[in-house]
Amino acid sequence: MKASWDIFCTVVDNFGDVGVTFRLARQLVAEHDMNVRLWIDDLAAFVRLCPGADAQAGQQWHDGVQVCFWPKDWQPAEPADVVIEAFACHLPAAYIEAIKARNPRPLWLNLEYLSAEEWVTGCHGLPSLQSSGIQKFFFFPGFRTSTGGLLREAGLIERRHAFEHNPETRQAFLAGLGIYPKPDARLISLFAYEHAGLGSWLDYLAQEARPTHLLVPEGRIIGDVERWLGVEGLQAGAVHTRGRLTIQVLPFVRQEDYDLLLWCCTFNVVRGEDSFVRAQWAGRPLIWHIYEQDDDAHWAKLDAFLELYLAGLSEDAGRALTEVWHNWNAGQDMSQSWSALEKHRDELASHAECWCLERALQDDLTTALVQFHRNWI
Ligand code: TRH
Repeated sequence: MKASWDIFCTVVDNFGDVGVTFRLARQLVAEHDMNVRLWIDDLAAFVRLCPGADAQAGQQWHDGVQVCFWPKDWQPAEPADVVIEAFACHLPAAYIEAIKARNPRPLWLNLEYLSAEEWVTGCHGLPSLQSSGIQKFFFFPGFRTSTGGLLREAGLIERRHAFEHNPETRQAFLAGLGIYPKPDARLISLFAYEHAGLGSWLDYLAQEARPTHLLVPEGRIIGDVERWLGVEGLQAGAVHTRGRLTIQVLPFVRQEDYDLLLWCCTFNVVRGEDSFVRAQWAGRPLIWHIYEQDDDAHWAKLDAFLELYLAGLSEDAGRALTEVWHNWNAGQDMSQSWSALEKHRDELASHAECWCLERALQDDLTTALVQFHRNWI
């Protein structure tokens, strides 16, 4: 039977909250034939991910998902069979009352942030009784087998492999974005938060023997790039060369195209949660610029991921990668650690592909959610 799903998303900042929920909603429709409403409290963020969307619309349809504006002044709505509050956002009180009143009772889930920490395995899928008298379940994405897994569309890895075997498609995609790298240049993408040490990395790339073409989607790192270049007002389309380094600013592209961009590069710098996962599906070495938390909790998350990710890498390569990730996230000088990492380029590349293929053996997050609901009924 076709179940209905309500997914609630509060945009805290940036694009991760809406990025994850829209991806999940689309997959529920496309691969599991569900009826999905996605409630978003800030459509401006949504419009960036989904060009063609209307920032003012109360309701709109995209890829079969009914995207609804979640107003502060909540208007009554009949709850769906499955209710997901993403990242502990607070459901409207009247909606919780409606969950209580509905027969049959909906499955109420809190979709948590992604973490590789071990404690997640003990908490994944646990219920908690709410003051309303209803049970809410905690659903944890993760990298370990006893978690909810990662968002991954069916056939994603196969599509990437086909793309990699077709240089014309790759070239046409890049040309569509106005990217014409030198034949011997390596492509790196840079989607990151502010980074005080960025200049040292750019200095290094500019003096290397091999040319680098750095692709920078418009966003929070642009200020640091401007300072290094000594220019102001960088916008999508801007291309500047210093030494062996060409920097090109890109427009924000739709989620599917961001995947292709990651696939075109030999190394990706990513951030937050969703781009971090996409870079892993890209099977390329990466730097994760983790989202900073007030209590410094992000360091434990970063190291928990590294502990899993380093398994299978030589000790030297693992140490070099750890140093690069730590320096990047601490905003420190990058030149020494990056040059040490370069020595392990080939090993890191094959490791990234193995990591991707191993993670892809696990059920994807959407399938796990659908299964969780089936088992619960
Ligand atoms: O944007 P992020 O930093 O988002 C988040 C939020 O800040 C959130 O509050 C926080 O909790 C979380 O990080 C950890 O990073 P993220 O998660 O990678 O989201 C970016 C989204 O934007 C992702 O879905 C990919 C998408 N994207 C595009 O669709 N096109 C683009 O051109 C680019 C650069 C990204």
